[in-house]
Amino acid sequence: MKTLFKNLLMLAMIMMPLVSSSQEECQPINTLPYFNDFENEPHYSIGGTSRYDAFPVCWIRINDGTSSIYYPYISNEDDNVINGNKSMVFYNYSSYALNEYALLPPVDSNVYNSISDLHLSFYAKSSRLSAPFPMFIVGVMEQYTDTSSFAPVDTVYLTNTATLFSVSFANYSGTGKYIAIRCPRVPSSFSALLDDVYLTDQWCEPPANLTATASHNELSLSWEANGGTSFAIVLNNNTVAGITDTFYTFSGLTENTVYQYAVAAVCNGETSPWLRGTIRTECHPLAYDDLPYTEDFEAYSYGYHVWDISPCWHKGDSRPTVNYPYPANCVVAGDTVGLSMGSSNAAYEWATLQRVDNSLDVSNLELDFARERHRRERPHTPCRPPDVERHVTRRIAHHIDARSV
Ligand SMILES: [Ca+2]
Repeated sequence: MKTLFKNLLMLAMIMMPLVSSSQEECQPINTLPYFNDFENEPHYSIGGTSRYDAFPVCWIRINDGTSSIYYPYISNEDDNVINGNKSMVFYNYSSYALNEYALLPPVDSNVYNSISDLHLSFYAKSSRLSAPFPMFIVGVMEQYTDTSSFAPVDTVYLTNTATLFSVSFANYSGTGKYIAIRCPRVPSSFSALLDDVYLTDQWCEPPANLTATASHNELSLSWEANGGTSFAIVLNNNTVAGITDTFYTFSGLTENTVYQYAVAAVCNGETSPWLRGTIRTECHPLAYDDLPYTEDFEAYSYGYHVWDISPCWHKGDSRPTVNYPYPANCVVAGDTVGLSMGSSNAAYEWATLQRVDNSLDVSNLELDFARERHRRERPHTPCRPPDVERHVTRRIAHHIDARSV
């Protein structure tokens, strides 16, 4: 009998989707707006929280697979994060679940009687660069233990760019209280990321077509109102509210620095979801006092297809899928890192130096650099790959400076 019971239990586990929840500690959603950016939820860590336990404590996970049933989970790994330090990651592979679900806490029917009055927004992106793109099917479930009660409301298709999506439940006429995000398997492996989940009954459209441009000390933002009557902006931790224009410029910024910005609309006293982005300020243009300017690449990490040198420089390659030039660990002129370029397969490669200020006449400048050629017949060279020619830019000097390489 024990064996029969065990077999029946196993059969029941296979037949029923695996449900994970900690509902006894949780209240239903009884105050809107509801927001979860997952920053305060347990995340997976090696030797710490398991993937299975890395899940919002008041949400419900449903995974109908029989292996890797810990998807989706909360991750803080760089490739799995959209905003902040944590996001929810769905992942699928041919033998994994047919469907992975993340259910919000149930909406309190005593406070919000009709789901059809609500609006959900979230950020999402996929790891895939080409079709088939994964999708999130947003719907409502009557029973969190029964996936056949899932009623789809809208489908959003993910791309490799983090995008703010919104879903209206206006066409939902059922009685379910569990808002669910379902991620079905597609014919190729993928990860799908979810962040900044926002549920409201007072929807305000976010601004549209947000653009950001940065000089070395200014950031200019512009957007379309999209129904908003005023706007709020966050730059890192500084908030500016009550903006009635559809543009704003921050000045006095630090050059060559990554800034995080966000813009939200305000309509009838309600704030929209935040449109978020990051941008790096440029380097200041080289002026007379910056000369002589030297770049020996010694401060940067090296490696094939790595471009971790100063962002004041830019580069290009005639081959769209190849990423030359790159910093290589070659000894030239007594140091250890140089810029490797000159693959025989490329029609051209280029590297541009930090921009020169308009106050300088470029025809008065002189560019010096040390260069050394490494070829295949010199296998002892530490350069990678060994058959590339390498040039090292050593010094740019104003014409009054002596050549000194
Ligand atoms: Ca987050």
